[in-house]
Amino acid sequence: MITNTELEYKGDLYPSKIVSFEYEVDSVNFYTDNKVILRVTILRDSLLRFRFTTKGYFSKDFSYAIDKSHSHGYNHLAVKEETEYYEILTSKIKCHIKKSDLRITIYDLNDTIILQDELGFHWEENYEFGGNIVKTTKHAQEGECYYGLGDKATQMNLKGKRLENFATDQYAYQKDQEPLYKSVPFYIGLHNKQAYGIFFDNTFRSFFDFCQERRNITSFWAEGGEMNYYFIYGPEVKEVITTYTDLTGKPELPPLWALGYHQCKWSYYPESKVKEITSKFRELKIPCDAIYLDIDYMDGFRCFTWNKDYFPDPKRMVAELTEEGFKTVVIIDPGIKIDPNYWVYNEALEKDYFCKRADGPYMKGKVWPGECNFPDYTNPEVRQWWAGLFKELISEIGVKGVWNDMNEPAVMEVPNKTFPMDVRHSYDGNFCSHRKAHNIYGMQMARATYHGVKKFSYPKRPFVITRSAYSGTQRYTSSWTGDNVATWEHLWIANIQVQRMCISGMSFTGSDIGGFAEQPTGELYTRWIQLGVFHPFCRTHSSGDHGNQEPWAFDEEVIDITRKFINLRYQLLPYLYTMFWQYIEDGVPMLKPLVYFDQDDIQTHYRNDEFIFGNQILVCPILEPNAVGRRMYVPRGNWYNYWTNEYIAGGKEVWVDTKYDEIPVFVKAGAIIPKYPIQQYVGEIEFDELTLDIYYFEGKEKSQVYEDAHDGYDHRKGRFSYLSFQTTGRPKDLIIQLHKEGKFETPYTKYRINLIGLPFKVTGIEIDNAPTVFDVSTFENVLIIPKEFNSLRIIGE
Ligand code: MIG
Repeated sequence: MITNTELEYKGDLYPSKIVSFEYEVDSVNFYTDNKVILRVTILRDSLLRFRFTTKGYFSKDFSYAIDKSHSHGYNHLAVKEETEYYEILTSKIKCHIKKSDLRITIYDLNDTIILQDELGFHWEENYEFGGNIVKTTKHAQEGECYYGLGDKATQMNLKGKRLENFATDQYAYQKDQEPLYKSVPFYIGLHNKQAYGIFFDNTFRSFFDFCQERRNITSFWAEGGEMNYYFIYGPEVKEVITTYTDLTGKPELPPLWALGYHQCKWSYYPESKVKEITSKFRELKIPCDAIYLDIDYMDGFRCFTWNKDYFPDPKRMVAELTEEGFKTVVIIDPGIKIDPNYWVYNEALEKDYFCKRADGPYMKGKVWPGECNFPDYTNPEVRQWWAGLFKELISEIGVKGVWNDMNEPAVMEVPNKTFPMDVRHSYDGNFCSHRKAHNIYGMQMARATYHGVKKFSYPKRPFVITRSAYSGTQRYTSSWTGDNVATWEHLWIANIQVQRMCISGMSFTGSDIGGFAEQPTGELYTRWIQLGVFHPFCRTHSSGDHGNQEPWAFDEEVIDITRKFINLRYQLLPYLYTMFWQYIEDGVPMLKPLVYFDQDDIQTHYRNDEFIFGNQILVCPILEPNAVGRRMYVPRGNWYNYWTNEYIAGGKEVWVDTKYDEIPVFVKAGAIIPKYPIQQYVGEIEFDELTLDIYYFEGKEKSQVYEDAHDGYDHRKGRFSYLSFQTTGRPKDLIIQLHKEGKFETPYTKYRINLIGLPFKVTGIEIDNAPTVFDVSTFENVLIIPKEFNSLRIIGE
């Protein structure tokens, strides 16, 4: 429930006129005669930071979101004074700041308005807590659309909506319910083919209103802190997202197994049950790489302990699971049981690491273990201590990943479901109350967990997953969308949420496949797994209250279809891994909503369902029962139906027939899709061929394949293999050029090439300009050739 609105606040105060300005290196300060100062920092030609104070000076600058290694530097900067305004000019944009009231207008170099203040910055003093409620209002431009903001369970385009950022445990949330688990105060605006972004780096409870309260006004405000936002100019949506992701940071590559299929439930115990589940996967030949232990593996829900009745010898069990190719992931919550016989509690107590109330007592709240205290993860010393707690789990027992839950933080049996607002936090030396620390509590817990898991997994790569997050959390961990429900509407929500997380800098995300609460029908589960295999993170999870949710909990047909789709994911692992690499290198989102793919086509602006998986695969889930197909929009370009290899020209809405064991999937013409053989888990088999599905296109297209050892850090020393392909199709031939970079020698020696959609009959093949021995009569458009080539020409007549 959103309790207040921008206009309900009383007593708004406004900046006064500019009396002087000062220009230092990359920043310009504008002083007014009522203590308001605006500091504009030029970080890049298309990235400006706007920071306001109402005190006459700025407090210490500190942010958990900003990645210290983000790129900055500009090509051009000029600041000049005109009669009515000051102008800041870079090689990409022009920014005017009005002398009379500090209002800001940003133009492109053709004088088109990109973003313009309405009232601009204004504020209201907060009597109860001190400080200000800080607000900004902007004009919406004609036809403007809005995207982003993390995990919001609503339409992709946020126009007409008001949203709230206050991390909240929302069990069985509904469509449009606010707020949810994550706070990502970043949005993308798009109008007149131009995109820009706003990142409001303020961790207090914040609100965004996209033309809901007032028809042509966009506003954002927070209940404390500074008006401090970054403006990112596109003009491409892609540029906005990659710049935002660069600013707030990128993750490291996960181990490849983390991109496999994961099986989870609340809870698998005792050990015999865990083994029964993992054996069944192998028996049914459904690939699976990870098995999760939810809270019941612990002794009385005490973190870093084991229930020895259920798991008498965790080290042996984990080793046996590893033998079968299963990586064990365990849950760790923030609540530490108040128990004088519990070492973690005693250590934290002794070191004074728990959060305290304003007047001194420890913050006490009920969670699964009963009454708990909660570590203050915003204290660097606490984070270091927490990281150290993972030693036994990771180094000795052999656990491979850690799952952080309840870190909004969630507290039971209290009206606001979280800490009281007076709780104190270190905030890395910037002491504050929970009002300011709430939205980053989960992030700092996941950060500490990541450092612990990484430290003890080294030289292997860590895997962490979190429920709560703030901007920048992607540097440390993957995430899931929390406690969804086994309904068709939630399948629709999951599809949008994961796309939205991808364009909000957090690609490594998935939903609980099948729904967490309640029980899916076999059909719903099937439709969900068919979508889930195209999500960066792919895990079935359920509360277990309503029966089983393993692929075999339904009927034979569901088992077969689940296997078929998980097999497909395992075949596509090199494609997924390449997507991930493009994400960590360039900040490119792993899934792209259609508006990202083609922002100039207004048909894409309100689309929710269709998305691009990586760069070249178009996916559209089936979201209704009894479907024999669906209508969908195929974006402009040329495509092949993945199942039938039929060619289709895009830029139109079409009906696509699908059987129960299919959803609409299309491959971009000209693409080269790399595939591994089906394995039951990553690294199960050694293989000598990389499959390349090549989709003919009369024209040019580029494709890439990134590979390395799939774990460890050798790739950072150049031991990776990066293949870039260019296909050139002409009426009578197809040329594939290959350029290889990197020092990693892939274990396979050959490519198995499937030629799809050739408009001609093949009569000859040339490798590096030399003809090869070729038998026209037996050739079926499949070709096996050594992997070392520079150019391949398929000749036809
Ligand atoms: O209060 O650990 O979202 O995935 O299975 C419920 C038990 C606590 C909520 C998580 C869910 C997990 C469950 N947890």
